[in-house]
Amino acid sequence: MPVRPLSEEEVPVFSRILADSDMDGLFGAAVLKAYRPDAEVMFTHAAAMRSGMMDGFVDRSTALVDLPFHPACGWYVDHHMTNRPDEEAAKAFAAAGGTQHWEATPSAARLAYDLLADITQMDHLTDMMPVVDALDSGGISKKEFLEDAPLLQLARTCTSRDPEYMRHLVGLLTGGASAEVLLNDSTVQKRLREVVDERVVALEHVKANTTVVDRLAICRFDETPLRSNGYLVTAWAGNDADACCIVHGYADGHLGDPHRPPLSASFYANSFLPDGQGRYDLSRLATALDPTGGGHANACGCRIQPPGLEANLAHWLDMWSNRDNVLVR
Ligand SMILES: [Mn+2]
Repeated sequence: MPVRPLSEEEVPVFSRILADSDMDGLFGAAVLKAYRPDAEVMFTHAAAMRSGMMDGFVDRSTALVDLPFHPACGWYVDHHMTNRPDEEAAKAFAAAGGTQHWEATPSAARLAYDLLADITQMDHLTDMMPVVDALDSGGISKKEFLEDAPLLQLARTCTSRDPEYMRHLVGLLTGGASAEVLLNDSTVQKRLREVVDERVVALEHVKANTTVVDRLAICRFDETPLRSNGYLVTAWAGNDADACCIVHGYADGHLGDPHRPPLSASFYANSFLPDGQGRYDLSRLATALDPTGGGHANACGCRIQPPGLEANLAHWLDMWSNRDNVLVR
């Protein structure tokens, strides 16, 4: 369904923007801030939201974008399947004065962009929006992935580990920066060089630490500071895997420590295969053991639950081996 653009009267009043710390959250925040330049921007991530860590920053003057639903916020803008408030929660939220926009758009930023399209000057963002959409919805081709264009690199510089850098990026975008200006900023350039080097190291790590079991590529990034998105693993696995499970974080990690996050798993469909997306609802894996897990059917995650990683992996592999009954959409 096409998103109907809002009029000025329909936009809730907000003075704080709380966004996810990825490319989608960045552009979602940039769109909302283009509409309301004096709003404060804060970056967080789904697990921190779901754990209640951000509760003190969420009230009716807060707009949430690309994050799990929070009933205390004023404006909820999102597109994650598992985040959609059910009818009862949506009704209670509206009755309490909240405004909800949930649509299955390719990115939450796209939803914000379409909602504010008639009343906001954001031409400088328009050219970058297709990349934001593609990155967030598995729309990157293998060729594009391998070419690793600067905007794909930019996406990898986005991190919850460095909120100050995220605010720097949103500041540039709020100042009207085009892709060219953004990518030529000296701070950004330094980060781009870092992530290009990191990808080389991460790929070596993928090659040495990935096992394909029954067409599920299980990649172990845990107990290392390295990270990877799903594309790196599914590109490596090629035709041998329909999905991947990336384990990351530390057994002694904490949600409150961005440099030592807790042990977690991310699941991604192999979007490089012709029918790679849409066959299985991987969010059932992400929510099977962790009630705070979730995301999209094709990209989601959760935290490792007691008794521990091996038991969690065994449970998911069991579900996966029954995928045509348990995960099929
Ligand atoms: Mn998103």
